[in-house]
Amino acid sequence: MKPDDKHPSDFPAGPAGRELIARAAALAKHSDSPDHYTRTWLTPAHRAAGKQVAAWMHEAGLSVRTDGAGSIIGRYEGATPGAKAIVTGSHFDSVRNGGKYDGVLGILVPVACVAELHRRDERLPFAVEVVAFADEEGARFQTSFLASRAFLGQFDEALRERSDAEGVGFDDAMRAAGLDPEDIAEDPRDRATIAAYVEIHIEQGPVLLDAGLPLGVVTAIAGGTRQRVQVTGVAGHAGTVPMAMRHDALAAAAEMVAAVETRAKKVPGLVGTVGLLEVKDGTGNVIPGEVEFTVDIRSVDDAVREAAERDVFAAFDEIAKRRGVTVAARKSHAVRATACDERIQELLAESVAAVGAAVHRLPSGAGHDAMVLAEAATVGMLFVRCGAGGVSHNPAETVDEADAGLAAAALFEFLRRFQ
Ligand code: HGY
Ligand code: MN
Ligand code: MN
Repeated sequence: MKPDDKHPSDFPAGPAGRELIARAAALAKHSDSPDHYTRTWLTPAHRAAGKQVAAWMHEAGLSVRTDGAGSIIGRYEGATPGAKAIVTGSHFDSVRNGGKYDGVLGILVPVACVAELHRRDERLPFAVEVVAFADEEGARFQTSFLASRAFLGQFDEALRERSDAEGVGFDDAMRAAGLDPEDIAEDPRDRATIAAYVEIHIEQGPVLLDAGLPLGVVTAIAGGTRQRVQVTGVAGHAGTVPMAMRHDALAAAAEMVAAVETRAKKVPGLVGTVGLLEVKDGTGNVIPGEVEFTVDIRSVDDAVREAAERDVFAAFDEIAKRRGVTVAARKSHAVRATACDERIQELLAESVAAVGAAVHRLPSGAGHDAMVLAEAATVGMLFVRCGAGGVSHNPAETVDEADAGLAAAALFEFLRRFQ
């Protein structure tokens, strides 16, 4: 029976919500660290989590394969085999000491929807592909969106020069996981095979929580750049070099870090973050000679972001000149702001209403694989309310069972309404 507004959703949201939260908890046990939840690309914990996701996909009636980047791809054929697919999914790697729903919920929800279609032996006019992207955060090799780019047949060979914090090389990490670095990228994905890409993701902010709403339709995703900045001064004896004669790399970097925050505060919606700062050979009684830090600048408006980047790096140059240090930067990540497709937004809004939730539209400050898939398909996103003040990239990240179940019901409605 095709759903319409006279037939409210018959998706079993309650049981699905309970199972989604239980599965996210089970998946979080696969962590690189015994002390907190961290799961980086191709580690033993990451591979164990991929195996568990593949098993759940099989159970749900999806045919499963692993691609060259280690992403797990499940496909549920439509009424006519080989039909265009609605691609959905998210990532199953995490930041360090992160939350267990970031990415993962966007894999588990569509698997639950396909399981329900399979239980009803229902086939849609198109296929459904659920993709568990193996590396979105890029926490191990600073390779944001590595897996979604490989899924589309894109890969930057220069990444193979990188090593992780333990000194393990990119190629060695792939071979240890049974993958061949030469095969990492799929053949370029034919745009004609993707009907749309829809990603379910936790909001990672407080907007839905403050509005008292379980779901949100995403209007646009903020673009962003991430740069590694190297400040080089002169190391020296902390006790003997007079203050006026110092070229202290860390004191210069501290001024630069403050400059990022000052500039970002000037424009609503613009954000600037220094997430990592390392003092090379840092020692308590040595004036720091070399410092590296990261700068992450984002906005839903690319012109606003680009102006902020120009100002921030001009400030860095002024600080470096005044202090007699040098500054150099390398861009490790850049993605333009992405507008979500109006038709997909409309259908997501209809689906949210069909499951009895109020419709709320909002932009995404966080980056998502949908930004990469937008190069090959029209994209949309559905946000799920976060608890604990909306915190994310933090072990306190939390999602309510009922909201998770409602997200699955809304996606189920979307899949059955999509033409
Ligand atoms: O950084 C982000 O926005 C995402 O968590 N990768
Ligand atoms: Mn994240
Ligand atoms: Mn994420």
